[in-house]
Amino acid sequence: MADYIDIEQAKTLSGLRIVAPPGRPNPWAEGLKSLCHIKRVPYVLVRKVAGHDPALQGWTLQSSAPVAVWNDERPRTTWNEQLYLLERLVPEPSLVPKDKEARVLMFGLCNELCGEAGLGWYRRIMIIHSTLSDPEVTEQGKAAASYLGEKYGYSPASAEAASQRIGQTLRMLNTRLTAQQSEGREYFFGNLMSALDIYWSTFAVLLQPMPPELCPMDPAIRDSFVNTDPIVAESLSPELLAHRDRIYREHLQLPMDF
Ligand SMILES: N[C@@H](CCC(=O)N[C@@H](CS)C(=O)NCC(=O)O)C(=O)O
Repeated sequence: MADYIDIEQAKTLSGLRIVAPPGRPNPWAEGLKSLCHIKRVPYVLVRKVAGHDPALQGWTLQSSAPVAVWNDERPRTTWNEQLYLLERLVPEPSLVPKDKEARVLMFGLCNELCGEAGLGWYRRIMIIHSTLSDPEVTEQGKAAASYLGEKYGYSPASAEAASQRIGQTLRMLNTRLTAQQSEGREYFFGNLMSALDIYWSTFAVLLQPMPPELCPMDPAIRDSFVNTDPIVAESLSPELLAHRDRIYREHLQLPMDF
């Protein structure tokens, strides 16, 4: 497992500190760490304790992870602020398209993955729903799912809507990717990698994690992440998964370390 320091120690340091949950591939945190990897920005990992974390709340005025804290600047708690921070610290290679139409589309698609009511959000609702409906899940497992459900908009109605919404996002990504590939381009936006290639690659763990030797996660968490929903499965194309595999193989850190 990667090395983590605690929040009290992190507060005494400068440079980049990333708060993340140890031992599990949080797709937002893996995305942020991947931005740093590509831009070669060093950082220290800071432990977020499971469930409500009063120390994180005290430091950053919220308690979700990941958080990026650069020197004494305000904590960056959302994926787009984190991307802009990394772009500012190391402008090249830029992970944001220069062309304005491409840029608008890239941020829109990233938001469909990482934002509120995006793929990560709805996939979490599906996982919470399966956990709460499973009679074999322990009380501890149910308590953890209820905590996340209250915090992130779970209701049986939202669980009902989730698979259609995720399917729609996957189809948009697939249409974009395959159109680029049919014109001989390698990435979602031409021949240069963008933040969308990275976030797609890290969010795909919520549907089909890479094998244990590349993504060494707890087997119970792995089981809960593997998609079994037919509507989602129909839209999760081999091209999208192959793209994830290639981005990890050629650009990101393997085996993953969290
Ligand atoms: N604020 C992030 C989203 C991060 C997020 O949803 N983190 C969740 C992942 S499950 C988390 O840390 N949950 C644990 C908790 O709230 O205790 C963003 O907008 O980029």
